[in-house]
Amino acid sequence: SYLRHVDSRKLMPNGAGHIPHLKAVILGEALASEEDDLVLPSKEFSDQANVHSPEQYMEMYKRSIEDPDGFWSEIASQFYWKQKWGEKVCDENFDVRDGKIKIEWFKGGITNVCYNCLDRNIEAGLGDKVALYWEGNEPGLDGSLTYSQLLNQVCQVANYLKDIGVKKGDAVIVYLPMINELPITMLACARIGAVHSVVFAGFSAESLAQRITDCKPKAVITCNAVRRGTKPILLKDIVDAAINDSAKDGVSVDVCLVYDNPVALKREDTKWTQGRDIWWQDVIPKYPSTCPVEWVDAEDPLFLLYTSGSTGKPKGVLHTTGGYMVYTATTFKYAFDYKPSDIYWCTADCGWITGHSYVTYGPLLNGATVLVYEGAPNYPDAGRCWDIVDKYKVSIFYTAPTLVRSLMRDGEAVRYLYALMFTVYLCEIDLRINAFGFWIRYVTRYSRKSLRVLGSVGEPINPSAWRWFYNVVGDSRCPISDTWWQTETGGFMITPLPGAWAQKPGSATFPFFGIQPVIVDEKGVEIDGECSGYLCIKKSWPGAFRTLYGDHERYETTYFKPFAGYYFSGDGCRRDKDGYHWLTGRVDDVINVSGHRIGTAEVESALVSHPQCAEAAVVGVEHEVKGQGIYAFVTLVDSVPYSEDLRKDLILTVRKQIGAFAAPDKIHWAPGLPKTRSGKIMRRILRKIAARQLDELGDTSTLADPNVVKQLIELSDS
Ligand code: 6R9
Repeated sequence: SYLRHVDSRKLMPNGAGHIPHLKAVILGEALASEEDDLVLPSKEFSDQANVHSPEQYMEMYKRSIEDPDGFWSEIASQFYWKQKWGEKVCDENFDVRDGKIKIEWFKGGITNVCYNCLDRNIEAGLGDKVALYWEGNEPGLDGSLTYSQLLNQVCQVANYLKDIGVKKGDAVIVYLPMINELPITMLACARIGAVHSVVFAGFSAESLAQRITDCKPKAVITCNAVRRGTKPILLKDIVDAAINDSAKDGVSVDVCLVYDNPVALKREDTKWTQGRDIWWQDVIPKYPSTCPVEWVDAEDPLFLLYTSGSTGKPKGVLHTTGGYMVYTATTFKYAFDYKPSDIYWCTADCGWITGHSYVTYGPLLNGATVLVYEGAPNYPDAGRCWDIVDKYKVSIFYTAPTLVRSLMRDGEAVRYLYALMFTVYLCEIDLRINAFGFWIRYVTRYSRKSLRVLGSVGEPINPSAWRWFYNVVGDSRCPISDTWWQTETGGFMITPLPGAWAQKPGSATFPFFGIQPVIVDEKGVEIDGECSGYLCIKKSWPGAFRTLYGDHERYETTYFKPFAGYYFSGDGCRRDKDGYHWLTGRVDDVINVSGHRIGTAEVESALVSHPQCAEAAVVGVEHEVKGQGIYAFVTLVDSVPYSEDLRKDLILTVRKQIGAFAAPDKIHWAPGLPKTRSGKIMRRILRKIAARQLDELGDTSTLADPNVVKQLIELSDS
């Protein structure tokens, strides 16, 4: 049915250039009818693109749906397989009504992802090509590794891990900032068949402990400290606290490998546990720089990555080897129109799925040059990203809407200031002020000529941010790949192919090869044509996750039971008259703050762990920069008075238990919460109160105590 949508749309003639009126769009200002504005790639871009026309996309897409085995096995054959897969390319049961959910791709195939990222590319002559550029937080601090150098370092770490007893299938927790050692460690694990579980180094000790307890790692790999912006973060202290915590649950960590980062903290100031802790620099260089590969089955696990769901406990999303390898490599190549001469920069941290699939595996599998940036994107000022783009001649820049919006806001502030200064200049008061004005034009003071393709991920990108990204950052010549996907999907699902499609600002456009998105109604019935509903996927794809670690039942319940026969994404989606997809955000109790997924239940359970908090209900609320902010309704235990100190303490509790990125933006004191007679909190009402849409509260008659709502509104501004 999807093919019909695409066929029926009136395809714009390719290479017609930009729609003239778009050129007239003033910075960031929304147009009257967002949906009908098409932005076409230039003829020059399309002519050189990997997929250069809608017709070519259609042909490839059709084949991927009608003959998935042929389509994917042809692509998979470009990789190295010690032994080819068995009879079936894909073996799946995607329908809970037919029994246990099972997804297998290339089963029986024997390969290794690290070998395919490094050794295979070196054999193909890329040994001296830069694999990783590293740019430190402090301008001027940088480094690079060629493919051969990277392989040597990966082998040293792999040999060390083997030496301390890490074997195929063992878990290793990685809690590192964005330094080259992070992808190096991931690849070293992959080389020996160990399962890495990277934990974003912004997570608190308690969150880290929870993950250690769940996957019982053979080792934890970290760094003593890191500087992001001006702030030093003492990672080793957090790891110490986490290891102590998980010891209370009976899970002990025998080895903690610590990378010494002297820029952030001196060795002698780092707290140390003799016998357990060991400095990276003291041991790793001693190991041989070659290491035989552990050949694994395509369905052997590659990594575990914990993500938030709508209930309290984070879910260990498990990805396996063969399908993930083929899928991340292919999506990277097409969605970014990758060419061997590209310099690629993705601003995501390897602690999230984007850093797994599109900092590490996807690009390296393609033999790409990847930039790893340690610092904050606005340090020392909001021009840092474009400074880095110019320094390394970055051609593909992939980031999140929240960063686009915050840089846009800084840029806008500068526009006003600049206008003011221009007035001053006209008055001939001080010419130097005008020169200063030029300096603070964060984007335009840099050339950005090397940019070719832009990318967005993590949350829906609003059309005005899209236009700013396109017109200002990309000088109206770089297509934007707005890639919709998830930790669970492993790789891009709905994404523009930059040379093929006319784009609509804010729409993720069309499905990637092999992906069949469907929109279903509440009953799980597919809706055709122009419609809105729940976004589901029919049939598996190579990069799909295979289970939730240790809880296959939760995997089925969360993703395959809500709409039998489909994978349920948890997102809402609208399809317009031309078949373009518009993601509308999560429909479950997950909030997306600056592109980070946070379960409302996780924040609630952190809040109620505070001795003075009796009950909490958390909802998402629109936020100018972060996309969504966290809004918490809190009921205190009897007779405890509201106070500013308590408010701060509650926020601190969440920071400590989850991480700073999950801190509530607002605490709303609630003498009571709106509940149905059966005791269920009516979040619909809370969302309206949080958004100050008080005339849209809807039916409150089913509430056990309708007075509660009145009280909450009265306390709104306290
Ligand atoms: C890759 C990643 C997944 C959730 C997903 C959706 C949102 C991601 C998006 C997008 C609209 C996009 N999301 N990309 N929404 N347009 N281009 O972010 O994975 O951390 O698991 O988050 O993010 O709501 O369901 P993850």
